[in-house]
Amino acid sequence: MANYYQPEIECASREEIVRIQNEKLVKQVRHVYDNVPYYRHLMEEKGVTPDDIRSIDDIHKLPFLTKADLREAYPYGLLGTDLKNCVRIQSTSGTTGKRVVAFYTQKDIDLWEDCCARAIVAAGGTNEDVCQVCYGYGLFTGGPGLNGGSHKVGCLTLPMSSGNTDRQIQFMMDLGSTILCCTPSYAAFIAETLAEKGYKPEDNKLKAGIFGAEPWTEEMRRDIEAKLGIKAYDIYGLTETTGPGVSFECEEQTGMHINEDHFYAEIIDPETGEVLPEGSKGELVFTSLDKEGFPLLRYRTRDICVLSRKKCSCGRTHVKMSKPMGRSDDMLIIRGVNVFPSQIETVLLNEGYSPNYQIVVDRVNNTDTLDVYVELTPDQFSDIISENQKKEKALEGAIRTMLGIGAKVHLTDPKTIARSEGKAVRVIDKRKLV
Ligand code: DLL
Repeated sequence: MANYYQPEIECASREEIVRIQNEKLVKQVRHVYDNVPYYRHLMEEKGVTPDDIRSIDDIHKLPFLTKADLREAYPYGLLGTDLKNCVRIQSTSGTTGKRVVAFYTQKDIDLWEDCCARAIVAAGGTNEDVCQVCYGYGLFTGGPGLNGGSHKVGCLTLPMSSGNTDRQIQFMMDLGSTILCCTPSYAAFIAETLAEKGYKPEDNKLKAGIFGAEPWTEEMRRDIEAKLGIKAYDIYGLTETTGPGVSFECEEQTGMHINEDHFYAEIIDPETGEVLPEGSKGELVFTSLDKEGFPLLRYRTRDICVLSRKKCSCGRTHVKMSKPMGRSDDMLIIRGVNVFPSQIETVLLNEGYSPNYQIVVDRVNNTDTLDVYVELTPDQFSDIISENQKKEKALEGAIRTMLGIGAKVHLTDPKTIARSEGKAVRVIDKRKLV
């Protein structure tokens, strides 16, 4: 049976949602125009004034914002209110260029935590749950966001942060954690460590996991669900728009409901910027309808996905987004072929391998090379070289079928690929270093 945190809005009629969006957008555009000179300038360049924005149908008239704008306006250029009204910053884990720094008023934090609370309740959370949050705390939004949501639901919250897996397991077992929040790669690692310590899925009290912040496949979901004995829910978000909780999965597990009363979503053609109809695959663009500290309008996420308004059995009416299918900017182009790391992950899990892998792309003699390192589990491990070679060949065939290009597969000994406590590093593209 479906449970909601804020049923009146999560299950509101389409007309009601559109009414709220119209009202909020008109107000937000006026506010940004009057208070954010950087964006006013972009609007002037496009010849748009707040008077041109009368409803959500006019949103396409507004200019886009990109990560490049965020870098240019760093740190205070996109602030939507006086600094004295802001109470917190959060930041991305970006390793190239300047980090994204987002600002929050107390109201922004309150609404953000409501969004995370909606996700926790959708995963079955109540005030009887013990919610173990092992996303990173600090500048990263994962820990603070889910922590706040967990408090709102009234769960007993374990603010573990990431890492120290032995301690995670000790608390999980001793305190009887029922909900686990972390990246899917860390969930897989916790599951593996539990098994190594001799625990079976039924030995833990977990019932649900809320996993996001990085791409993961359906195969990985099934793997984690079986190993931990839970139902695994996806959660999506980005620092620029608050953090986790922009969208979340319900029990149907067929896409993530976007909190449409706070974020208006569009899908555009990443090449031309043209808005695409529902059901098209393209780049996700978000407008924050009521953020005060960092009110981004038409922010290009670079995440490629599809929106769907198909009726959901959970009763929520908010539009659903598919799992991001890759990014328009980090999609790999190998020998002219577009390759998403998730395609390789799908092959590995379908063929019975673990989700511990690394993709290395390089360029040798002007030709791209693609190497996939896949870790064997102790049962798969064999000393017989010819057997391993046979398995490598079979996997190379499966990858070629999926991608249309060849890859060199290297099966490695158990525990040789570095584990991640946060977002996993799946791809090493050495070509970028040149
Ligand atoms: O990763 C916020 C977050 C924390 C989401 C905890 C979910 C759970 P950033 O570090 O700014 O914020 O990274 C945002 O991560 O544009 C996507 O490319 C990717 N991402 C986030 N959630 C998912 C997901 C946080 N569920 C970027 N599936 C986004 C796939 C995701 N990719």
